[in-house]
Amino acid sequence: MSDVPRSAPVMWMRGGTSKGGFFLKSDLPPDTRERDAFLLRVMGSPDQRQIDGMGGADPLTSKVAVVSPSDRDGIDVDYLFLQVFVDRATVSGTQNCGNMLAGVGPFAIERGLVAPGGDQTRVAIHMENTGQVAIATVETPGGKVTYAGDARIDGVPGSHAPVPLEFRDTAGSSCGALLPTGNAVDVIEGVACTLIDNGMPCVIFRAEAVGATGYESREELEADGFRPIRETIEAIRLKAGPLMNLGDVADKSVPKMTLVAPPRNGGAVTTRVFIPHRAHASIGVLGAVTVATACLVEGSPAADVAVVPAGTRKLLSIEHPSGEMSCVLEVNRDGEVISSALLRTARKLMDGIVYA
Ligand code: NQM
Repeated sequence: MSDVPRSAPVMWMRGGTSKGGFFLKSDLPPDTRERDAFLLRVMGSPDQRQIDGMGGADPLTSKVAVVSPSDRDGIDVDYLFLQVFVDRATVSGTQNCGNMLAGVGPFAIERGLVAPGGDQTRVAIHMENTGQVAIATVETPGGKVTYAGDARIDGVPGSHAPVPLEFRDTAGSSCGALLPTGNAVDVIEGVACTLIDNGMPCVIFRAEAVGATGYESREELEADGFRPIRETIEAIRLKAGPLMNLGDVADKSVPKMTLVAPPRNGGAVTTRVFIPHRAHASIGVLGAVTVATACLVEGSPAADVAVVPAGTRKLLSIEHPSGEMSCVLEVNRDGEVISSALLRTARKLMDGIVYA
């Protein structure tokens, strides 16, 4: 491990409802094993408390974005998301993160990878984890990134500059097809599930099918009394993984296990998500896009409980434990989702050198 660097330049940022380290690819070791060893030390993993590192003892705050200039046509930067596990010596690139994505545009402009283009700067981002493209619009009044503004997102106190994100062609990002089994419903461990991927592999089932209500708090979902339900959910996940073309998912952070119930606050659907072993405090961005898409799949558990607006441009408010996330889906004549858009915010927290 003598080649593992002792330090690297980093920007620590909140992206949406997640938080982590943003690195230029050129500041990290090119060798994946050395890079991962470095990042584990930076975060303080494996350790439940991550006491010897920067991680926040939660998968949502133990995240890394690796950003580099792109040589792809029409693309500004490449973004690789890495989940640094809290309690395991694992760094995984098997999933995207649409929340950390919200920080990528501002970071790329601040580091000089993208020139600001007037009061708003459009940044085209290639998401390396799944090979898809996202467009972020960053507020750059007077040619400088600002994080201050009036946009609010649930799960984050206060208001900040808006960072709208748009996605296209996210169906089958990791599983090869929107519905990798070809079915709207597969029954696993006696539970009717939709195995679906519109940017994030998710297994979606009615909360009541596993003995939950779907309105639990994050604490209730993680309490000891909920353990038998969590065990059923994990048994479903381990069987769903190979069916979704994800192979053995025992050590993977996908698929996300998503409980759905009828909306309670005027939204389209209520969700509770295991990512996959901790309960999400809200919901992931591409996770929300995937649930919203599932609400349009006829005969699926999500469609059964959802309230879906008419029209080809649909605003679906996805309720979650700390509020809601509004997704705008654009649908073609065949009812297929062709694009999605969401509002996020981001904030620069520190810029400096991190030590491993
Ligand atoms: O689904 C957490 C998050 C995420 C992922 C997770 C995400 C997404 O909230 O695009 O953002 O599901 O592990 O950061």
